[in-house]
Amino acid sequence: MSKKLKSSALHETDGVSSQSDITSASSIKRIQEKRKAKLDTNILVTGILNGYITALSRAITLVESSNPKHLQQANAVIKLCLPKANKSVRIGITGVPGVGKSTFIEAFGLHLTSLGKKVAVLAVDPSSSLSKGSILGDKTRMEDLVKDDNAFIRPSASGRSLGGVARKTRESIILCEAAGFDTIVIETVGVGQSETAVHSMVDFFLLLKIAGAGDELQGIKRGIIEMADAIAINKADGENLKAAKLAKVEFNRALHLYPQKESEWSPKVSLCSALHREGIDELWVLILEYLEHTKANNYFETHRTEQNKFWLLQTIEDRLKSDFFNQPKIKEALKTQLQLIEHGETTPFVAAEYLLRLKN
Ligand SMILES: Nc1nc2c(ncn2[C@@H]2O[C@H](COP(=O)(O)OP(=O)(O)OP(=O)(O)O)[C@@H](O)[C@H]2O)c(=O)[nH]1
Ligand SMILES: [Mg+2]
Repeated sequence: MSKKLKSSALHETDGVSSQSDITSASSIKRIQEKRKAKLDTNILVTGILNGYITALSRAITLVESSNPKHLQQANAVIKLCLPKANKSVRIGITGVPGVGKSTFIEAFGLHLTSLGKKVAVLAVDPSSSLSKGSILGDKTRMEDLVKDDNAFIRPSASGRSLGGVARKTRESIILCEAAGFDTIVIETVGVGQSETAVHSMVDFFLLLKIAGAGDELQGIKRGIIEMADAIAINKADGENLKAAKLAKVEFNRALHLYPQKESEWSPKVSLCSALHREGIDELWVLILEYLEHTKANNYFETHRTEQNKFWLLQTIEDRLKSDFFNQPKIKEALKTQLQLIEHGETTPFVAAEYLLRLKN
């Protein structure tokens, strides 16, 4: 019982609190909490819609939280922000470590803000969150962009599963768009499956490469080239320029061997020097051409709709999975079944069947 109630003139007995006291005290608390959450949600949404970075950051933190209470509020915020989102261009950027992604994003971002755009930079990098790695964490290569009032840079969400990290980034995109950011840049390292996840949340996918290293050396899989709407050969400066020009010819030739894209856009190869901030404006012009092309043939809209369908299914899949694996009895039973498999005492299929039957 609260101090206030005890000292109240209405308070009659000093004995054990009556049931109704407890009920009313706890229900008051519940109502207060609900009101507070609602208030917070409204304040947050208003803040986001007015472009306040602190509100945006807080909302993204909510989205990234694994606390179910936060999840609920995050969903409410996103729902309110959704109608205000969408009027943006979403650009994915991938490339192996060291290719110059950070340097490029700084140059690209500054070019866009100089054109009056508002740029948000997000990242998808589940591996770095495990090793506390550095994707977008080191803002040193984006020193100027960090200081730019029209830019917002947010490191990758942490999380073990790519699906989880990708979902959080996707929701963060909506929040950034609601906050008035019209260009969203999403960075990922071209290893693992993260580039596929990023490809499924952007309008335009840019692959950064450098000349003079074979595909094996650059760790680039054929699939990434297939996803690219443009390949920018970075570090096309100094002694590297000649090799970069040659690489451009080679990539152009190679791209002809790929089947036509659904967007009916032929991927382009360009040269740039992120360090010297050269070739950046040409690349932006290329992106504008792409947008014009895909808006004219309606691919832009249908592609976003397809992405939304994909994310609906993906979200259900992720939720079902985590709901299953997070059940304490499943955790226990899974341990036992894994041991049985280790000792050759069951088969994977029998064990799976058993565990699936155990679920609530
Ligand atoms: N000569 C030259 N060097 C560049 C260029 N762009 C980046 N670099 C250099 O390449 C190195 C790696 O650049 P980053 O921008 O950190 O590369 P990254 O792809 O972000 O690397 P990770 O964050 O490790 O994945 C740095 O030393 C940059 O200065 C360029 O256009 N020309
Ligand atoms: Mg980097």
